[in-house]
Amino acid sequence: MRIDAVTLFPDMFEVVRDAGVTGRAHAQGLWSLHTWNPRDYTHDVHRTVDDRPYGGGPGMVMMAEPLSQAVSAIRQHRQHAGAAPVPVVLLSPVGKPFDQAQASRLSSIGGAVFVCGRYEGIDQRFIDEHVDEQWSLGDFVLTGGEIPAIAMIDAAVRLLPGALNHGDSSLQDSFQDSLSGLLDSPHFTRPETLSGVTVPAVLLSGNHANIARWRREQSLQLTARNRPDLLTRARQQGHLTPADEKFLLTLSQA
Ligand code: 9D3
Repeated sequence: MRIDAVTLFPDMFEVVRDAGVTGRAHAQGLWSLHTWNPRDYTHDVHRTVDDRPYGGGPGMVMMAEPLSQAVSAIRQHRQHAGAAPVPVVLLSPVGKPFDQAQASRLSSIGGAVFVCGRYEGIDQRFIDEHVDEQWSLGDFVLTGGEIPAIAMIDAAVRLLPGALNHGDSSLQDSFQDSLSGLLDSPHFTRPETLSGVTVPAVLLSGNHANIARWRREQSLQLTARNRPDLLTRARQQGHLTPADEKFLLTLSQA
């Protein structure tokens, strides 16, 4: 997988390239990252990338020209490298919410060109000409698109075959995330007693049917409390059994 990112802050991407699972996958050659600074595609002495908004209003707007030049350079470079044609993705608060299905798609199509905005916005003519898709990380205001791009890269890279060392855990995750559609159950490890608090006895019982039922009920309870929207979807998609429904009826509404 090859990722290209257009950004005024290329240093921010060091963390996903160098640390943890994504860093190891990068060192293994499972993916590559190329950053492109729009300032390098300016022609004035001040290397200007922003200007005041037509029609007035607060803040500054990213100029189309340096972004267009950067995207054109990327297209050339990718073509020369024989890289797969991939979408140009703009990270934007007005984009569609990013989800696991999109992460999975990114990892399977060979990557993306991410365009990270700064300031109040980007000249719409650049978006209309060059951007294929717009994605948001959620309904909160950040200072730019870099952190969302890094989050999306992280989500896609961990799904690459060989990125997670423990064989089937990404399969298990995708079952949890997209098939059952419920939140994960709590986890415990040694010691058995920590500051007087013991691990739930069922997890020490060795009874795997009871353990599976307990985890399922923990997932159902947590999803009902924190993400009723996911519970509704799981029900509509037929992922809840009669035993699940019976357990949900026992939960207090508090
Ligand atoms: C009131 C106008 N603001 C929109 C809420 C302007 C604005 C604020 C912050 C425009 C861009 C930004 C920078 N944010 C992103 O580029 C961004 C983002 C985000 O802020 N939240 C969640 N997902 C994303 S993806 C890109």
